[in-house]
Amino acid sequence: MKKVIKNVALFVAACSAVTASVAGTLDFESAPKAIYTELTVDGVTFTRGGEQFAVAHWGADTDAFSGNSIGLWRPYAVLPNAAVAFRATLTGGFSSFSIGMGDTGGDDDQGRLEAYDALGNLLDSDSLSVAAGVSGGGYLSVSSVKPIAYVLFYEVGSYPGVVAWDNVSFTAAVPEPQSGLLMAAGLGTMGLLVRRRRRG
Ligand SMILES: [Ca+2]
Ligand SMILES: [Ca+2]
Repeated sequence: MKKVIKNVALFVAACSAVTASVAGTLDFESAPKAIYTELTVDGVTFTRGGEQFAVAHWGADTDAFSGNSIGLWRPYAVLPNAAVAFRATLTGGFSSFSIGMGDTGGDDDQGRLEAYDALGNLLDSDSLSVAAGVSGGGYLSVSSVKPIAYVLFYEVGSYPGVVAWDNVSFTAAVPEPQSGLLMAAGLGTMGLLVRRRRRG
């Protein structure tokens, strides 16, 4: 029976290892304030089709953004080509992705978040409107049972792209084949040991 307990313990430990890194949050506080064309924070890579974006502290801390955040907007300048969306990717894909969007309140903000599979099919989307004069913003979220290969997010208000993006929460796509095989192997081992014990 000790052997069965040991195998159950190993099985539980293995399952924990699979699920341990599934969820994450990031807030860009570890990213130096600078201009980027690619930035990886806590395993999530942000790009904008080769166009530039900034990590900055835009100056107003709200629940949707605080401290460092990413955006096209930086004091006294707007980086070009606002129509080019941000793209976020994670090795193995996401099963959900949420991001805060807002600004300090000068204009209206129209945010959009879209989730795509590896073939470019739209899996889920979310929109957020923030009225002019509102300091702050809110959150956009997408999720899918199919792995999300990448998400796109962008803003098309009166001053396109002039928002801060921050406070990302995500869950990684569950590696179905591996976890399924692991569970089958674990249950198989348990079954075999129980049968052997019954025979003996
Ligand atoms: Ca932040
Ligand atoms: Ca704005």
